[in-house]
Amino acid sequence: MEETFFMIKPDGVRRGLIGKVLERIERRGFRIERLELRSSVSQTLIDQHYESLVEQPFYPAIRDFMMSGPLVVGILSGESAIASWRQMMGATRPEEALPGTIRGDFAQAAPLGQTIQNIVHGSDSVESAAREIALWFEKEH
Ligand code: DAT
Ligand code: MG
Repeated sequence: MEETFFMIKPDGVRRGLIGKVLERIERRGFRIERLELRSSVSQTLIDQHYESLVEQPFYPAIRDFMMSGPLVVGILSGESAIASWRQMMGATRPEEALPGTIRGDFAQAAPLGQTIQNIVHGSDSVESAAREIALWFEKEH
């Protein structure tokens, strides 16, 4: 059994996709260990979450997007949960995400000049899962 951190980003909440995402999680047989709607998150938390991206020129747009509305965060557990949830999410860029994945079925290609909005997040390794779970659920905000 493995745990992973997941998120429904502000575009997913805004577009009314919480139920559809959670339905796929349940259908797939993951256990939902934690689940919270966060109505606002601090810039510090988002910067820590995306610490590997903060130096990128496109990062300010990502930060603004991530702070643009409520988001849902949670912890899933299951067999190979990290890789399995990443597969369910699909590729980062909506135009590359395969049909059948969450991003492939719901995410819309960003208009020119706008940041990628791809509905969901999932930890990409054992190390990042541990780090993100601690960051979102074990620290006081
Ligand atoms: P993923 O979300 O698939 O794990 P990532 O961790 O590389 O992808 O990037 C985090 C988010 O940042 C991603 O969901 C969308 C945004 N992003 C990544 N690369 C980008 C780029 N080159 N231009 C704009 N936004 C980008
Ligand atoms: Mg990532």
